[in-house]
Amino acid sequence: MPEVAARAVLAEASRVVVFTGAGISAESGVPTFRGPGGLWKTFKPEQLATAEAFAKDPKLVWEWYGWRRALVAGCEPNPAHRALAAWMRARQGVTLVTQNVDDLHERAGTPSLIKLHGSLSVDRCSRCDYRRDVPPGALYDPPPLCPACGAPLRPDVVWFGEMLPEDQLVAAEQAACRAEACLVIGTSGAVYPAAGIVHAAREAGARLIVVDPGTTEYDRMTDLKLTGPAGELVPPLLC
Ligand code: BJW
Ligand code: ZN
Repeated sequence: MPEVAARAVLAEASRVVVFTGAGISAESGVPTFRGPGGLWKTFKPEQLATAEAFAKDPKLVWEWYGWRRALVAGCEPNPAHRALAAWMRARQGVTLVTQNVDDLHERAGTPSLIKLHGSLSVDRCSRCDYRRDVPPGALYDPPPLCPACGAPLRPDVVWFGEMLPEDQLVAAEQAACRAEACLVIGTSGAVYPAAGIVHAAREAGARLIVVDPGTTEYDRMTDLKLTGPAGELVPPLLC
């Protein structure tokens, strides 16, 4: 029974790194990126998730992000987000690293979180350091400008070809290198450098547990694969 073995690995490890992707939010109603029903089936990443796309057509990019912000605002954390948050509050030594730009880990009460790909609910200037939380009900037509310097504001997310926030990436790598167990939930493991966190943990000797209903880039190096939805499989693992 991989569930029983995985529960024991997680209970016995004094340092655990948890790495989450879009799949953990799927049961909350947030679409994943790849696979059937994924965002990239309908929308082309290069037309929406690059700085070049934004420079070429900011209105189109803002429409897409406006739609996604509204969608996430109407979603709630699911049992997987909530179980992780409760587990972290109840024990020491867990570092949660997410690639997700939704705020469902935060809304579930997660005590600390490393966010590698930014946040849907923050705007930032495309030129200076200005940042702000998205004003409630904001509808960006025409695209908003920076109150500090007048350049276009953009979502504070990491697009293809952009660097990840250095402090977040370093903190994630340090946790991975010290981990005795690595729990991966709902990510294809296809996007780097984020996906490399799991490889770093594995190379440092961590036992690897993957929870995912589909195939992932980690399947061949996994110690324990739990095949199924996070909302069902994660809560009984964390007790
Ligand atoms: C469930 C479930 C349920 C379903 N329960 N599970 C070739 C090789 C290697 C790298 C590259 C390359 N060519 C280009 C690159 C670099 C590129 C990259 O990795 N590309 C690959 C796609 C090939 N990376 C970058 O560009 C990064 N930056 C960079 O490299 O900078 C270098 C640089 C150097 C010097 C100067 C400047 C730069 C940046 C990557 C940014 C990624 N951004 C996105 C969009 C964020 C904003 C937004 O959301 O709009 O981040 S892309 C998208 O993918 C998003 C995600 O965080 C990320 C990962 O996706 P995730 O979470 O894994 O989702 P899916 O859909 O792939 O998987 C979902 C999983 O859930 C599946 O397995 C399902 O089965 C499962 N699931 N239901 C549990 N109920
Ligand atoms: Zn500015």
